[in-house]
Amino acid sequence: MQVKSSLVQLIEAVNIYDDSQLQIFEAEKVIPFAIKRVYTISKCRPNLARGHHAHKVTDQVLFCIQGSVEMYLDDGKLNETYSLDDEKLGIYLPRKMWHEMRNISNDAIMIVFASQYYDETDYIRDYKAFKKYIKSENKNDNDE
Ligand code: T46
Repeated sequence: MQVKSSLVQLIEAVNIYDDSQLQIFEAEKVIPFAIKRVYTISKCRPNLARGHHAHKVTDQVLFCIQGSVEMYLDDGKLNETYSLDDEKLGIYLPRKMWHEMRNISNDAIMIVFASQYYDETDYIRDYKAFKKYIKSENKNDNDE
């Protein structure tokens, strides 16, 4: 992992430049977990925002390999926005982190590496429910 601020953790892919650009994402090396699922998001309509959820147990890393996207992160206490516009840098989306993708450029292509298979019950899509979940998780941690 490369840059770390309070919430934003950036991960740098391995890049090889010859007559082209080769980007390499190795599980448990560049991507800090075993990858179970890879998906892409592209051809986004203008003025679209996506995300608006957190995961209970899924960790993810999102690269914007073309164009740009503004990533909004919220851990229930702090929030931070980071503009992802360098294809070499991915943003770590750990479990229990509310995230939104805003100001997605028309040409944006995102590739996401996930630690778990798709499971809708892993999503918290309501912000109030997310806050409640984080509160109860913190309480459980303190009680242990
Ligand atoms: C995330 C951000 C970064 C599936 O059936 N399988 C899948 O693997 C995925 C990713 C989605 N879906 C279905 C679930 C919904 O019916 O595709 C539909 C759209 O998914 P969603 O509204 O969650 O899409 P985004 O762009 O808001 O969020 C996606 C990921 O779902 C999410 O895990 O963290 O990208």
